[in-house]
Amino acid sequence: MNGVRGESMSECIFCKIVSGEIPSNMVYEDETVYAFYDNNPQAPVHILFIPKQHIASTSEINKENSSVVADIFEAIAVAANELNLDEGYRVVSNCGRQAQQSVPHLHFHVLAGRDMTWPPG
Ligand code: DGP
Repeated sequence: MNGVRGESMSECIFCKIVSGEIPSNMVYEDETVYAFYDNNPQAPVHILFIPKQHIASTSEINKENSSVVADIFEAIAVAANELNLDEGYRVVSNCGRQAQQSVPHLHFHVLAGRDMTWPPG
């Protein structure tokens, strides 16, 4: 199966992070979800939560694969409690070119540790 921009799963950098081929700073892992620190942090805490299964973006969520989205949000709650993100955090998923999605493997940014502004740019 190909992701957006014709990228195959074997070339996907987040699939390579899940497999360990590309090293990452792990925050959370279970059967279906992997989370690690973003290498270009936009806040004092910036974590990416991804499905281990390759899904290109929110546009590819469907009846067959959507349970992993619930798994991811349960994982976010667990990690936020463990990391004491008591002041709050923001969850963002960029989908497609205009939203500036740069990695075509579904991911949810969790940003925390500073005051946020709204609307986002
Ligand atoms: P987005 O622009 O929404 O597709 O976010 C992709 C994020 O992925 C971006 O904030 C930087 C991060 N990222 C890209 N490559 C790597 C990597 O190899 N390691 C880590 N830790 N983060 C990465």
